[in-house]
Amino acid sequence: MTTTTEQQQDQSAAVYLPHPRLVSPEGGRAKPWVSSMAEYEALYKESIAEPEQFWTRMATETLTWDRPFRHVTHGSLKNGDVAWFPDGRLNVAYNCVDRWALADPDRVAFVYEADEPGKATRVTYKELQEQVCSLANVLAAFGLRKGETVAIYMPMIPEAAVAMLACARLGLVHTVVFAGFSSASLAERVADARARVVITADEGLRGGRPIRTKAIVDEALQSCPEVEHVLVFRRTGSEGVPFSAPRDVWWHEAVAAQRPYCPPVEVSAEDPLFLLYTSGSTGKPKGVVHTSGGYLLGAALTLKYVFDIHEGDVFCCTADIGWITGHSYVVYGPLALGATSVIFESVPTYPDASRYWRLVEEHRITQFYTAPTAIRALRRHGDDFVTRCDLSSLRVIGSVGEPINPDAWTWYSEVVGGGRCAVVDTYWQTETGSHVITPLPGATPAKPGSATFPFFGVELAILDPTSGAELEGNDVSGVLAIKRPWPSMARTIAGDHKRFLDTYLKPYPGYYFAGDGASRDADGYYWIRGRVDDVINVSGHRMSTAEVESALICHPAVAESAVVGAPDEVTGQSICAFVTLKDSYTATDALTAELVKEVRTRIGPIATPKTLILVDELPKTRSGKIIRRILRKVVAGEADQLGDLSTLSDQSILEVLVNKVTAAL
Ligand code: 6R9
Repeated sequence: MTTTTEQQQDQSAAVYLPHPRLVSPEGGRAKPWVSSMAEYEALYKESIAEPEQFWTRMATETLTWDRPFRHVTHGSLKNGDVAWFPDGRLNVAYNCVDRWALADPDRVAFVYEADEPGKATRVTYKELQEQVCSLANVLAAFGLRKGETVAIYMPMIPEAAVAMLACARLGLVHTVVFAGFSSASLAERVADARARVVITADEGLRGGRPIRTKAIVDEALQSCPEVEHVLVFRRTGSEGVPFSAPRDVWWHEAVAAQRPYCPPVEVSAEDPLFLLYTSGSTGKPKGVVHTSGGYLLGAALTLKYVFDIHEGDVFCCTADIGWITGHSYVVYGPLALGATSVIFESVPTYPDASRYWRLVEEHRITQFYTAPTAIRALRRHGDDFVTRCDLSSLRVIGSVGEPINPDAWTWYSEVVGGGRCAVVDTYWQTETGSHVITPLPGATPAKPGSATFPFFGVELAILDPTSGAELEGNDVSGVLAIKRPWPSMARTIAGDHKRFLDTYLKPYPGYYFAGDGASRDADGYYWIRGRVDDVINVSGHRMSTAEVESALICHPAVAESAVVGAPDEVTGQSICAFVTLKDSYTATDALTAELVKEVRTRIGPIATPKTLILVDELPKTRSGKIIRRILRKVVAGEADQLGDLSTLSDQSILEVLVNKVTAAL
């Protein structure tokens, strides 16, 4: 099998120029915001050479401020005290909702494509304003005040966005937990965030299957006694959903009792807007903190330029609201621009592999944003599912979450885009808040597999991983770093600023360390090579190996475990776990299955190991440290390239290991 990395290394691949249909549109459509490389370069140069001027203009044009800022930036990466527009004040919900509800009340904010096909509904900006206000009044009636945290555990329905915006209206901090996480993962996040209120739904529905959302919340809350209220939206209305008043309150009853207007609470640009938990290289997830001003500006600006959003466009991002992509590109970015955003509740293969493309056809979607894993999976179903739909409304199609291999890129461009769309491969992270490396559709000549060039204000560096020296010039490889603060960067980790510094700012002082390997090719294009830490990327979702290992060790049979990422044709990487058993246990298929289930129930289905191998011994150094590098090589089929094995205490275990892996994979 050819790995993604090998395919990417073929940099002689074709260059795709922006399609003339995008650069010089016909039929009275507006020109792209940036329509040549010269224009991109001029703006980029200004953003780096004159940052105060550039960001003042952008922040003033894009957002409405209650009190205009006089200072643009504060602090440095070296000190970890970054702030943007620190004396400016605004309200995020006002910016996302009221501005448009006042000017153009009937404009559609959300198209909601429910799980059941053919049941789409629309929410106008005026309706959204009323819903957000009523819900904000419910939260205020719970006694919640500015700065407190609310946890949101909901399916992909407009009410999830309403919940986020109601928090923002009051200056509350939300933490959305992906509704595929287990009760234990939810409990850990609710407790870490010190949330007193949880907003959820009775059930979810995905691909026709109900998900017992509220029951999972109840399990989680057994270990979170500090939660006072659970607000429950009725999604399916099924009988038998657990409900215990007075702690539990039905959403529809509570909002009906409230006035549908609530004045927005003015906050500082630097007040936190949300926490979002993401996996790091230790077992404990980190609550990444994003602010109100800088984050919103980053989400709005990147969406505008990277997807070239104009009035009347219908933007669809298929990411779940539980991930950063859903935050920035389903909710905050589109609404801050007054655009129409599609909320997709279902799965791409329900009722068949045409679901996305029917969605594009039915809603005349102009920009579509999804992940390489979905692209690869749908491609396997064949072109017919795509070509039978009318996709002529599309102009820009995006990819996010992991490196996209050039053949998947080309299929996306040719078959989905019909050769008439720009493909934008956007590189960014939970911590960066918005795109940091990305093409611009009317300007950048694309190379399939490369995220191309930095977004405005992002100054990149490639560092030698060992010495930390910056590698100048082109044709270099190393670790990716960013040299100066940008508005939407995370400011801290909730309750643990030291961990923030240690993870991102201390490894290479003066730089933000992204955790990814990267190269800059001979033409200056950036190519992301994947994580250089103990993070696995499964279908675009970040999992820490330590988190999976901690789940395995909870099972009484497990003595030790080591988890690595294995290359996977559809999901990018898959989780491969090696386990040694305690003496009193014997290796059986049933036990293997039980261990897989242990991880699934402890973390959630996304963490399910695809392969679990019971071994007698793990490769270790003489001092007893597990050498994961060896396991990674073996599962990648590179057992002949193990490199220096002098630290391995017992070389005889290698052959057994290789045989077991070969049999299992
Ligand atoms: C937005 C998001 C971040 C990690 C990141 C990197 C990988 C994301 C990518 C990409 C190559 C791209 N990643 N986009 N790698 N090309 N276009 O995915 O955030 O869940 O925090 O993951 O995903 O490894 O470091 P998050």
